[in-house]
Amino acid sequence: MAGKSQGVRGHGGKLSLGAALVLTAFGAQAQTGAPDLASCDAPFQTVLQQSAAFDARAVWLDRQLAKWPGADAASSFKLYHSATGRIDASPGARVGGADGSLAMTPHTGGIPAHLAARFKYLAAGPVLAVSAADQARLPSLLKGQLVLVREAADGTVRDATTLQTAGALDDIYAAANQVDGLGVTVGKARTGFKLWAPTARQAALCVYDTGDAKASSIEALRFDTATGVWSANKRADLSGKYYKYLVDVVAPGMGLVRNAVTDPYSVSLTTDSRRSYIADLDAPKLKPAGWDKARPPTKVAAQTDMSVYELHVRDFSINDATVSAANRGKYTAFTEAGSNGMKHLAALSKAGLTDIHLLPVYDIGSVPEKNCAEPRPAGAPDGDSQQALVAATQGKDCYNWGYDPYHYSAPEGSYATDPADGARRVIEFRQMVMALHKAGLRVGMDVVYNHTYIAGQNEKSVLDRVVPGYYHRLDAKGGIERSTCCDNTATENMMMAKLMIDSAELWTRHYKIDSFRFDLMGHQPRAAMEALQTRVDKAAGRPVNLIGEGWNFGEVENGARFVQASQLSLNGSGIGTFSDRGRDAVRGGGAGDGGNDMFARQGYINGLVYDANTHAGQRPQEDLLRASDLVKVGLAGTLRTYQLKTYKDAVQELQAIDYAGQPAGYASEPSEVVNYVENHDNQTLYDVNVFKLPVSTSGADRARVQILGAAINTFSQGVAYYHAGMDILRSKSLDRNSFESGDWFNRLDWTYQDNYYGVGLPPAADNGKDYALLKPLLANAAIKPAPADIAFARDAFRDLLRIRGGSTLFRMRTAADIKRRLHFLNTGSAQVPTVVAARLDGAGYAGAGFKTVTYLINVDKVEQSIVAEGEKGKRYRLHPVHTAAGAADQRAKEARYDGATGRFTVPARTAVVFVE
Ligand SMILES: [Ca+2]
Ligand SMILES: [Ca+2]
Repeated sequence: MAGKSQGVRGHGGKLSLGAALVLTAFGAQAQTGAPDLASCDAPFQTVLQQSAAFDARAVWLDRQLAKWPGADAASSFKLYHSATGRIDASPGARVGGADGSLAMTPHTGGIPAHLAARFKYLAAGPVLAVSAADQARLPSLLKGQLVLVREAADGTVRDATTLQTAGALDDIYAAANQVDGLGVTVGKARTGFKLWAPTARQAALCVYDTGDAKASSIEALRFDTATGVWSANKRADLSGKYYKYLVDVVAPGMGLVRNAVTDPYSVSLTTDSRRSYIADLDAPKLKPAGWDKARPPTKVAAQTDMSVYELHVRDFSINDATVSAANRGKYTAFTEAGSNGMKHLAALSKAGLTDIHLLPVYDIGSVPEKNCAEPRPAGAPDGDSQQALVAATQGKDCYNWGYDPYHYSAPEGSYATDPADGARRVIEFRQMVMALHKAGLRVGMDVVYNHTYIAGQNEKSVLDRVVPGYYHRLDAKGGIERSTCCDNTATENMMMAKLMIDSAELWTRHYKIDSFRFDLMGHQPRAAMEALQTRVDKAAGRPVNLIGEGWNFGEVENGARFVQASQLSLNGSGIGTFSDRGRDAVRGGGAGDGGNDMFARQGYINGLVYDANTHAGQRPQEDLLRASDLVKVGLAGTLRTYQLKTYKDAVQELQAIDYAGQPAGYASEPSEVVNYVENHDNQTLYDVNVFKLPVSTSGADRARVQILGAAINTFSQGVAYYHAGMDILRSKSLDRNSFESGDWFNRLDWTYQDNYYGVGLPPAADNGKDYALLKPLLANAAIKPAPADIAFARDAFRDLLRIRGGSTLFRMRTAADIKRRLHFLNTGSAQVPTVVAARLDGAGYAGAGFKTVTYLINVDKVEQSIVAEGEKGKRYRLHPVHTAAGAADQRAKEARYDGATGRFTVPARTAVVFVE
């Protein structure tokens, strides 16, 4: 997910509370006895005592202090409590229904620095303190309803609010951060259960023999007052059975409820996540043959060695007839080494690709795991029947990108051959990892700890039903922030950070995951990410590569709540972020463009100034020169202090170059930047080029332009990142957001006959406003590539991987290396603006392979020459990849170097590499 300007990637219909059972309405006395065995088979929620609704404008800072932003300090404050949530606090009347109250008085001392920093975002208001004598009661009172009331002199209510609890819980239960074994731990003839639920009034464990049988046992859990953890130890190995918890909690706006809920630490589940699965992930029966001995490929010595292919499990095989029907769309498709898809991945691996990054494979909430619909659209290239069927079935079809986490540490069930069996998905996920490793590819996961599928007291909400109000980031009124599209989590809260870190460790340790891609990582604290890095490295016994989206927006923007894991503030951490600098310059315009802007804002590779389309008109040369400088920013690793001679002839550090009001250079080391020109978000590069290249551009030229983008991407210092199918001209029929566009708009063709351009108008929800512009393009059969064009791109892309893989000069380790060894040619005001070129000095550099490597990328429609005085008298020859039998791009062989003058001549729309 790429941020606020990129369209919302929401999820399908939220579930209502229709199935909840209300036992006691507001005002009557609740029946709150212990649950019995039948309770285990009750609906997901039973309301034991309905409460009046309050907002949560006050905030606990710790176990003593609370702040009420905006409240009149010159008032009398009282904290009313009710064990069962019966408080009535209507303005002008006296408080009713409370069990009692305590005074809260203005705090006159200082605020500890860590609290002042954590809660700096709160507006001004009085800080109130619980008396020393009352503090010991707070843990118990937090298990009920607490209402902070500002009272008039006559004791009537002037204002009342509840309090946000995270500050108090993190202080009182600080020891919980050290608890090992949350979730299930299976030992010899024993099974341990641990659930962090410090505000629960009681908690019980329900065990089920199967995924759908009635409960076989219920057992009360014991509460540990030091950690807030409820636990049970069963004297049996319960592996293979299923469980749920029953927790009695006071939920804001709801009341005292008994929630039947799965485990936030579930390692597997039954169909549609209805029950958690009891498993020892170290058990031999959950391991494919050879699992323990299997080792990941050792292709990546430094983070900058990574080249990543971003792939959706279902996209990979659902359209591949060479995969057996039972495995299509499943984890196990990767085990069919002879399939077209696996042959494609193996070829990429052989060419130098290092990592497959899987779009979400943890348990997601948006796809029915059983009997999902598989619509079969049909229609004209510019028809709207295809998208109409996709839209009609989107909530029940088998497809979603999966940015809707339900259980963070369990494999998704819809990708397993049997979602009902909690063991299958574990085994098959591991088979997938082994198969990819065997093909020479490391495995990375796209993880989404920044939000959940749903929150509150909805059926598919997990965290909020265990500890209401704790795990999500709250706004000034206690509502959940939703800037990420969905219900934002609060990874600044201790136990949400722990959940994230424990989860990443689990994937590393138990599934041999080699790298992670963090969705909207800028919504998480840098400190949490650095703690995570330490933990996963230790678990793996080797560095685990971390990259993510470092966009800076929303309620956390500019460090409003904490130092973010964002582009600018990760500087020096070694964690990589996606760079939009080079991306936007290459593609043109921005990801949020609509209407005429999609066409008019051309990019460096698709005609800006030198091949204007009819929407763009003739732009000033300066636009092209500025884009060229930003392309060079990307080629130089987006480093802050790399010096570039700009088109204005100034020698500037990249951080002094402007990118939409921000420094263009933001990384201190090349490991901190991820270069890409296409990912799952927004239109594919092929489709962007459909908008921006003149309509008359030939299929062969469209393929060449695609490879120009890939070449800039591949030659940029840092991590190289590619969307699956970019190498075969992937189109989504101009869809700008295919998260819910089904197989139809997302499929890939590993027979290389079709790129699925012109398979109908893309879904109206995100694209409808531009239909008038899209329709004539989709109807234009000349824009669809021929198989020969697809084959050219496929093979030229592999040659680029070979070039990158063949020399560490394209993967330099440090900023110092890049400053010393990367020298741009053809810079400044007198440059040939359609050519970017650089010399890489290899003398004395381990793995360089060559004394010198010089690359040139001519984006123009015609041949261009540059003269580089400093390159006179070299012994340049074409890179061996260009001269090899079977080299993909025959045109590259026409490139020439003249030693007498230092002149390089590069054919039209060609990326070429010389070496000596
Ligand atoms: Ca699921
Ligand atoms: Ca769907």
